[in-house]
Amino acid sequence: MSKIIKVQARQVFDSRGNPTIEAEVVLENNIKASSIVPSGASTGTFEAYELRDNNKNHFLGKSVYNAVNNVNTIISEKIINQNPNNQKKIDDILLNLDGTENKKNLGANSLLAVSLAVRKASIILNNENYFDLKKEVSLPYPLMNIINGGAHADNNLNIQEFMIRPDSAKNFMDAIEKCFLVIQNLKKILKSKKLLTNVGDEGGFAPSINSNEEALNLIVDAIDSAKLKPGLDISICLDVAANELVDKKGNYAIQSNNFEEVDNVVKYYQNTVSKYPIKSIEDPFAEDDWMAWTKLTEKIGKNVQIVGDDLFVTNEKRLNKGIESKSANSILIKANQIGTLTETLNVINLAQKNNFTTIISHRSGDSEDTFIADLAVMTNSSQIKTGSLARSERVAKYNRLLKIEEELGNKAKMNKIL
Ligand code: 2PG
Ligand code: MG
Repeated sequence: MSKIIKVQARQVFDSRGNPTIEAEVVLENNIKASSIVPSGASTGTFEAYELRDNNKNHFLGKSVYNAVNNVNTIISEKIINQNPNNQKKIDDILLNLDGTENKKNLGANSLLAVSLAVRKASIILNNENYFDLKKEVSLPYPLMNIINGGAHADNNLNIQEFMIRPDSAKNFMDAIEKCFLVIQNLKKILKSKKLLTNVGDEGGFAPSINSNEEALNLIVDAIDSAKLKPGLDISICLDVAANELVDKKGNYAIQSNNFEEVDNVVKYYQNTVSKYPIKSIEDPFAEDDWMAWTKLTEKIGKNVQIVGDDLFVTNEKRLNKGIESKSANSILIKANQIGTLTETLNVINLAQKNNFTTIISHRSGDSEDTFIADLAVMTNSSQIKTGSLARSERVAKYNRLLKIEEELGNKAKMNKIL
């Protein structure tokens, strides 16, 4: 064992150019590891607290000097001299230091930066991988963002993310190739229609189109043009991010800008999944509309993955409620929604025990840190959602998975999907 001798944080910048925190952990034998925390745009109310300075004199209030300071003083004092192999103890120290349920005191961003940096240092120290190379190891299917709307783009699309999933992929390189073909064909189609091919925050195209159906038709055309079969080779996955589309009365503006009652929205989803090869819908309703979720899951949950992101916020209590009320059958995992690695792993465990699929996810403001690729493999998660095959902070995660596939050789196989 080589104990932790230094914990140092600094302010760095995410893919939107916003300040975020990086923590670096140094061990006695001079092993160093660091972690950069990502940041969302469409954040759920129940997410753990992201500490920003709110001082208008610095980076329009977005600087994270207080979070950095928390790591360099209060946190580092208690983490120095600890064993980096004892993740649970490290995370308990972090949680006790903060002392609040939503990490409001020290900020989930300061806690997570340290939690993950410690894990990485321990991996290097023990010269191990995040997964057991003696067993068969599964790689996740990518949910690749292909058209951006909502809070992630400046167009008039209500649904935030249109993604593709290469269901017939034989291995991860094949998965990437299938997505590549669809993306390149979509680019050609957009150009031929004189639509813009510039990309949104997660690397998907952000053309000026107005309706969900227009986006879905474009994607189906692109799959056809790539000579792949919609629904067999490639299925479509949506993140509606419905928190952004609900009014005070609990009505939703999903199919158009008119707000409609839950029952009509359920019918709209039923109708849309019967017309298009849609196999997964994330956040179809708002974060506290449990009844609406249960209705939809009852109607289409047998064949369609219903994914809770803002609903569950990687939180065990909320997931338990969702399991009891049968509100979904899948959970999106974002470590910065909860604040420590141990809590994240506990949620994944609980989900998988209850036959929920787990999808490891990036944030719309992300970085060169590729930890989520390893997290997906180490937790045997069936899917990873980390943007398009564009923008290096997104592609870096795919490249990391390709490297893992190469390292694993014939021990690698693709995971199972619904
Ligand atoms: C989401 C995420 C990632 P954000 O809603 O699933 O795509 O977006 O990070 O903005 O919350
Ligand atoms: Mg989401």
